[in-house]
Amino acid sequence: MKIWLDGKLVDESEAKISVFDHGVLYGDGVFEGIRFYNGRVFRLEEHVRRLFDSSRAIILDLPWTQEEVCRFTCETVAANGLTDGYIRLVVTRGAGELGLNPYLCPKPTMFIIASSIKLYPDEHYQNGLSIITCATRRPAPGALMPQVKSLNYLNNIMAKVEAIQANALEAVMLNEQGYVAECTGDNLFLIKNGELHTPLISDGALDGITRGVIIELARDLGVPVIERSLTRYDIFTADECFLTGTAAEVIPVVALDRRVIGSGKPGPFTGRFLDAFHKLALSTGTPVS
Ligand code: PXG
Repeated sequence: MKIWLDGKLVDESEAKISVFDHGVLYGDGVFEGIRFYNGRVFRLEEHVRRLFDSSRAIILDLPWTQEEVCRFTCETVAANGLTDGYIRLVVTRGAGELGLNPYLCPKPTMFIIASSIKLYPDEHYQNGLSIITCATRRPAPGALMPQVKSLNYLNNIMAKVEAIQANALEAVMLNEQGYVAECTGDNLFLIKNGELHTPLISDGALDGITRGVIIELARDLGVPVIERSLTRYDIFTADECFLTGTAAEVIPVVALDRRVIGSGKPGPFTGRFLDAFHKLALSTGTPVS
């Protein structure tokens, strides 16, 4: 496997970063997870724009343009001869002194991995997920800005551990006020009376690229979109629930905390969104070469 690292495509065995890199020492950095389908990168420019926004928010100046980062990403996919898979794009503060001061790190480190991805098992797309509410909260915006896709994922990892220990694959994370923010690596949507509901970004959700695509598709499908504060009550009383993310795409949820949602089976709206998403993902995107 070829990895793009600081301007060069190198063999996987040579793709190494310093133990003094602040990405490793402090989780000081940002990342993106991107999919490619049929040799085309899905929503590449949007992912790279979010990466630059995340970097800007943590005062990490990138010495490349967004167009260059798009090009490096495509080159990495092409160099590995892949047509379908997953890209992990990571930028760290770079190597520096011990100590928090980011200004003592002269140069950011960037690497790009293009590989395959392990999705949820197919049965969950057919039958839906049973998820839980976890005790781990989304950090308040004044603690760790939730829109920044940073290398600080311990919060989500602890939430994921709670899910796994409860025999579930995902967990709903609430914010400090008790409103639904999102799941550990997915955004959450509900269908109620033919309308699509999803938490506000300001309630602590990541501004997911897949979330944005679903909102666009809802407009095409004539489904009203309502972004508002949601509680567990709204999930328990919804007609349908589904999650979205680059890895999961669109996946139905049929139970929360062992309480059945709607009919207890993936619903018709979820099916329409899933089909529309697949159609779009397979027919659009930036060609890798
Ligand atoms: N919330 C969180 C906290 C995420 O990390 C999403 C929502 C969905 O956003 P997108 O833009 O993907 O629709 C994410 C995305 C991984 C992995 O390797 C994580 C994500 C995406 C892809 C892979 O764990 N997180």
